Amino acid sequence: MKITDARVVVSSPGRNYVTLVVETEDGVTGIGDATLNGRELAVASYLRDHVCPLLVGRDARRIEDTWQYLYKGAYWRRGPVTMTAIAAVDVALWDIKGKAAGMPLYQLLGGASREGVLVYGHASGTSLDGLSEDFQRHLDLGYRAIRVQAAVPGLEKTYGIAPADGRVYEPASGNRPQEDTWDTPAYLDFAPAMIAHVREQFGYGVHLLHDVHHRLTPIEAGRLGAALEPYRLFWMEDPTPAEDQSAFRILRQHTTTPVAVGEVFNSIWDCQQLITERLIDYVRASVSHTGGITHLRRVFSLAELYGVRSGSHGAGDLSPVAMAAALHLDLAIPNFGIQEHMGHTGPYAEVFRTSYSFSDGYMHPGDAPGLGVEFDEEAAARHPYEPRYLPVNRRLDGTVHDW
Ligand code: KDG
Ligand code: MG
Repeated sequence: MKITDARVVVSSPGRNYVTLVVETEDGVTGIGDATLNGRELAVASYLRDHVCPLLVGRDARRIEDTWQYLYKGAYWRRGPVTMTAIAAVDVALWDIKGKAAGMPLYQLLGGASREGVLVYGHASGTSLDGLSEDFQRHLDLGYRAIRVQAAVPGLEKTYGIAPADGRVYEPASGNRPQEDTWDTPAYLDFAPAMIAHVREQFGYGVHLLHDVHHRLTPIEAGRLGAALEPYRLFWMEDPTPAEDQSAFRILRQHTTTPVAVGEVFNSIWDCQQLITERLIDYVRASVSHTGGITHLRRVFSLAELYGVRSGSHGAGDLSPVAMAAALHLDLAIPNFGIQEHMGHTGPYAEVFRTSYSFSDGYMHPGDAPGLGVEFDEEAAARHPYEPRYLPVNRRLDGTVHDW
């Protein structure tokens, strides 16, 4: 089953998505998500200029060999651009294999280990009352697990807070990133009060999650985790910058609040110490940024040995192709924890037709062969790329801060 064409489509149906399309001589086509938020064109070029020409003529059935060829063969390993490009190829080949077999991808991964995939939605507010309203809206939609974020009083902007109309909170398009402000003492005073407010109002019957976006030092994160213990969080996400794995030892000494890390991971080497020293409870890596299904499955298998569960990243800047791939993997692996479900907005459904479903707090990837996502290239062409960046975060004195 030779690959006859591989091409990259960059489109913006609501936000930017990079999609790889792989065609075979048998007429079976596969798709993969190659979106790297704010650096989309770098991955598009890596694929177009260096990977697509190598794919033509290869056997689409040889997924593992192609993965090794692109990873080891390039000499330059890891990194978000490389691993997102490899992920897109890998997912497209799994899609082709599923379609050729006439089976949904999760069947090729060993079949369903559960009936549905527990997902969490995002509730946020510019005030505690606004957060409560959005939280109630999520409960009404059927979510059983909800991430809570609210604007820190006194700060002009807080990342992760949706405008009143819905779920999108990324800045508008433009050639430069927006700049946000940050003040750790104000945040550390506010965050426990925010979580207490939600528990007081809504009780303990729903899972609560909170994202720190890598903004604390290990000892600050330990203090926050300890303060949050009475509110029994499902997890505290990305408490400190993720590249410093040994820092999590300090955090672990100070709190029993579960810790989730991983949306910036690209490979198993980014979490080897975190997993083998049991410094985290959930790996939040994504299919798109961590080398595809082939590699992320390896990460989750390592995690399984150490009692660490999955909690994959599922933000709106990962395309519906990535969401579908994540759901197939979530359904199949033994150590699944939870899946983020931020959803997509804008005219994305003109471009991506999905088979996955949400009901009563759980999602299912559907039973269409392969990923179960159809990609409409003509519709994609109607929504051209728009430059758009994640915000830069500065402390009150102007210093660029972690995030
Ligand atoms: O591209 C980065 C976003 O996906 C990220 O900032 C969103 O933190 C996020 C999350 O948990 O979804
Ligand atoms: Mg996050």
